[in-house]
Amino acid sequence: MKVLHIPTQPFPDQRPGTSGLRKKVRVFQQTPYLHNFIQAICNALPGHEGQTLVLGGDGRYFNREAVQIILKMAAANGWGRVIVGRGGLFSTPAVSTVIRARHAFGGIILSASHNPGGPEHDFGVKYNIGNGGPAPESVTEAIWAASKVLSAYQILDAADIDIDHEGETPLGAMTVEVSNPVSEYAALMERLFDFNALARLLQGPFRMRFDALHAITGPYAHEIFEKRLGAPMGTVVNGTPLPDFGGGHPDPNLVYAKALADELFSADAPDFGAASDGDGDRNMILGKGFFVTPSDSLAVLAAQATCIPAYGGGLQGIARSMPTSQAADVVAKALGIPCFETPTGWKFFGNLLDAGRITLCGEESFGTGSNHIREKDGLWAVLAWLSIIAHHGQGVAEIVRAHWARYGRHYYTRHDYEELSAEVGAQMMHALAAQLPILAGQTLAGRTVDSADDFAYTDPVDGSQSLHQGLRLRFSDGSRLIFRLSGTGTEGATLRIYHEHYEADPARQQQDPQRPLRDLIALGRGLTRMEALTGRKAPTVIT
Ligand code: G16
Repeated sequence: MKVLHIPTQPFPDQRPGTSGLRKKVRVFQQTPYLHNFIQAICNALPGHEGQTLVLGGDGRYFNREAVQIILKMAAANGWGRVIVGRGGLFSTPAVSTVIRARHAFGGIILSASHNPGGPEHDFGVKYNIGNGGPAPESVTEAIWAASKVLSAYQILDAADIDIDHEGETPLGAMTVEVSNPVSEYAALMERLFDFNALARLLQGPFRMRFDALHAITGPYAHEIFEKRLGAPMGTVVNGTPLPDFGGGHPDPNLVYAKALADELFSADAPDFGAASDGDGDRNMILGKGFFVTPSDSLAVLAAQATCIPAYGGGLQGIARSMPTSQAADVVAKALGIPCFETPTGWKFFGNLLDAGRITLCGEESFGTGSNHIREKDGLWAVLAWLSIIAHHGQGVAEIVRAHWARYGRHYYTRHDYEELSAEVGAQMMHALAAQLPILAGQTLAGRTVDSADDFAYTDPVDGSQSLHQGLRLRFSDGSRLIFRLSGTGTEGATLRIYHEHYEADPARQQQDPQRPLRDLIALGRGLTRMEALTGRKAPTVIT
C-alpha cells in the first residue's frame, strides 16, 4: 500500500480551544480540513512512530468517516497500533481508561461534547496525552503551530477498514485493533466501587432513572446499571447513541435534559436521576424534586469520599476550576487538605493528579472526576453518588441539606449569553477589564469589592503560566462575580457570568438561588452593559 503525500494549504483557524478543536460539521467535511488537523497532531508529536494510539468518538454525525480518514493517516504517519472502539465508538472517560491501561502514547477523541450533532451542527477532535488526559497547553499550542506551516499531509492509499467487528487487521505496517468500547471501563468501575452494595440498592425498592440523551453513555449505562448491578430494565432511557442525538442537545442540565428533570420533579418521581453528555464526561445529579449544582456535588463527594472503597484512605487534595463555587474549599479546610484553584479546562488538573497532589476535582460545568483516570467522568460521578446514598440510606436532598447545615451553602448560578457577535463579546470583556483597577474598594450591589482581577494561573507542578482566564470580582462577604468567554462554542461568542453568595445560616439555606443572587445578577448585567450593547433582556441558558 502506497503512502500518498498530498499538498495542502494551512487553515488559519485550527487553534484548539478549552477542549480540542470544535467546528461545524460542514467545516470538518471540507477536505482537507480534518486531514490538516490530524497531520498537525502527528507533526507536533515527536516519538509517536511505532507507538499505540487510542481512537474513538461519541458516534455523532461524521464520526465513522473521520475514523477511516484518521486510521489511514495514522498508518501513513508511522503509528504502530491504533486501538479503535467497535463502531468507532468510545466515551471520553473510556479513552482515558484505555490509554492508561494499555500504556498508549496518546488518543484522539472525536466529539464536540455537549454541543448538538448532525449535518448542521458540531464536530470536534481532541488529542489526549499518555497520562490519559487532555493535552496541556504546551502540546495544543504546538499542534496549532504545526497547523500553520503545513504544506502536505500523508495518507495511506487503502480501502476502508471493518470497524464493526472486534479483532486485529493490518493496515500497511500498522495494526488496527477493534476493541469492545465498554469492557475496560466497566471493569475499572467494578474495581473502584462496591458493586455488591450498589446491587443491593438498585435491586431494592430504590428507583433510579438514567437518561443517556441518545449519546455515548447508553451502552455503558446499560452494561453497568442494568446488566452488572441488576437495576430493572428501563432504568436507562435514550440508551442508543444516535448521530444527531435524536435532535436534542446532549447536555445534562435542567434546560436540555428537561424530560428527566420533569420526571424527577413529578408527583411519582424516582429516588434518583442522572444524565450524561454527548461524550460521557459530564453528569447531572437529581434527587426527588431536588437538583444538585455541580459545585455542591464536588463538595459533597469530597466530604463523603471515604464511603467509597477506592477513597477509603482519604483524599490528598481537591481542585476546582476558578468559576466553580468555593463549596469544595470549605470541605478541604475542614479535612485539612489543600484545595487548588485552576483555570477552566480539565487539562489543568492533569499535573496535580499526576503529582499525587489531588484525588478529586471538579468544575461548575457539570464535570467531576478523580485520580482513577485523567478526564472527568459522568458515570463515575453517578456511581459515587449511589455509593453515598447506599452508605447512608438517605436520599439526595437529605444528604445535600445536611451538608449545607454543616458547611454552609454556596448559592450559585451561571448565566450564559450565547451567540453574541465575536466583536461584542470581546468588547465587553475589554471594557470590563479596563474598569477592574478602579473597582476594588467600591461598594457595589450593597457589597464591598475586596479585589478585582484578571485570573492568571501558575501551575504548581511545572511552573507554566496561563493568563487571561476570566475576570473576577471578590467581595468582602465571600461573594464572587466572574466573567469569561467560553472556549467551546462554534458560533460567535458566549459570555458566561458566574454568581456566588455564601450563606452559613441553615434557616436561610432553602431559597431558589436566583433570589439571594439577584443583586449580583443585576450587577453583572450592568457592568457588561448587556442590554445596551445587545438588547438581550435575559440569558440564553441559566444553570
Ligand atoms: C470542556 C472542558 C471543561 C470546561 C467546559 C466548558 O468540557 O473540558 O473543562 O469546563 O468545556 O468550557 P467553556 O466554559 O470554555 O465553554 P466538555 O464537556 O465540553 O469537554
